[in-house]
Amino acid sequence: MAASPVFHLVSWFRLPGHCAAGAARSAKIPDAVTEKLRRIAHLDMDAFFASVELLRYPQLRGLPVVIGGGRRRVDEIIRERYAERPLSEIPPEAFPLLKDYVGRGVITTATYPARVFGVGSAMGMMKAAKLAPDAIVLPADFDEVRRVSRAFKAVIRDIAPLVEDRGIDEVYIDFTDVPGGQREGGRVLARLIQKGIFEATRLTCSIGVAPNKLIAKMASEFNKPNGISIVFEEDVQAKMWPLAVRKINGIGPKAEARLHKLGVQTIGEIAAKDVAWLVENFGRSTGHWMHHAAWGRDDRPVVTESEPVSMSRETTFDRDLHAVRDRAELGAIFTQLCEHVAEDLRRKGYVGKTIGIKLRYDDFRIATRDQTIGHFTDDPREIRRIAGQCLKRVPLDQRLRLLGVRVGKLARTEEVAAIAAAAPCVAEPIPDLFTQG
Ligand code: DCP
Ligand code: MG
Repeated sequence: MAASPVFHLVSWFRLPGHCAAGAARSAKIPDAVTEKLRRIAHLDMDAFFASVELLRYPQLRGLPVVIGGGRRRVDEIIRERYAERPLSEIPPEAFPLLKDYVGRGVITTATYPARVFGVGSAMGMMKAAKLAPDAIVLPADFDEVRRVSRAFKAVIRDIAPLVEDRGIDEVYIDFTDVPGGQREGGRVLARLIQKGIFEATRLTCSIGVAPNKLIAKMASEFNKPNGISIVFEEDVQAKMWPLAVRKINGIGPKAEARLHKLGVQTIGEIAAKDVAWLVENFGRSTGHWMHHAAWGRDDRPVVTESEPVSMSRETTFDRDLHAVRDRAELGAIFTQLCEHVAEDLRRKGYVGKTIGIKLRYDDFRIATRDQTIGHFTDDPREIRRIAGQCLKRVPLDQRLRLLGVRVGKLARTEEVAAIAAAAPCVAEPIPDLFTQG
């Protein structure tokens, strides 16, 4: 949970029911034209992985489509069958349907027409099939998703340079000093960015512009898909307080459950609580953070150039595997995961020092182990060897559902190479890190 130790105190001394921020600002600043408001945008692509597939298969637009399922490209079969036609002319009836899906995969995302049926990210495919049997299923194309991700971010950086990368389909953008960033509260610049992204990728996104990241993140969801939402300080109560506590980025399922147990459902109800009450129930740091968050206070800067912390690959097996009885199969998957992580590292130009594994047992318990070595690596064999040592440190008498491999403590390959060339090699001790998930 990202607690912010210092908060802007300007114009935030308000009691529930008051709405003084706007008035205070105009009273304080005679020439409002010269005063720049802090305007932070959060941009999130709409149904991202699914929208990327629809670029390839535009004939599926408007239909319920879910992304998920097997590791194999299920659409390869259709492509072979219709090899003589362009992809866009394969009839929609030819695509696989959710009702015919057998397996244990989960949905990665769903198009908006599919969401009408109540299906969405992280739902089991078999459960989703009951809700939307006729939805079309396509596998995710990660290479294509990454390519489009880079493309839409490049469009944004061209228009507004202060961009914080928050993952495959979302960024924060500091609008404050960008031309158009103040006009209509940021709406003019938001529209320009939406248009630029659409022209470059044919994809839509949603943007929230607000006084800070916390509110912007919420606001980008207000008018999804293809929407813009502008929030000023003085709107916080009206727009944030009726929302469920979970809408605060940082309140996860555990904190939500605890809040519900304490009779708190909405953000407004958190705001109405004393800080002391929140501290008593959630601890000092979280309690204070929750109080500030509920009042819409957040002064975290937009951080450009965010570097990845780790890279990982994981897979859920088609059937639960046993470490001894399915040794060969498990070993092959394990090696492949290590090779994939190594490929990811090499493609993106990173090397790492900490190699870790993650297991999910058939009872859904998770175990993780990691080990830090004395040098940086992107070598699949070395990653496999260290990950294998980690595997020896977890109980393996129970069936496994999932296996994952992670490389952390990353550095840029070129930087490490430059340092190695400039300095003689110094041996480091090898600490054994042990983490239980
Ligand atoms: N994703 C995933 N696993 C999840 C959730 C999401 O792999 N449990 C992937 C697929 C999504 C992408 O990340 O397309 C972006 O996630 P979002 O939460 O932004 O969801 P979408 O972009 O799909 O939809 P929305 O329009 O609600 O943003
Ligand atoms: Mg999205």
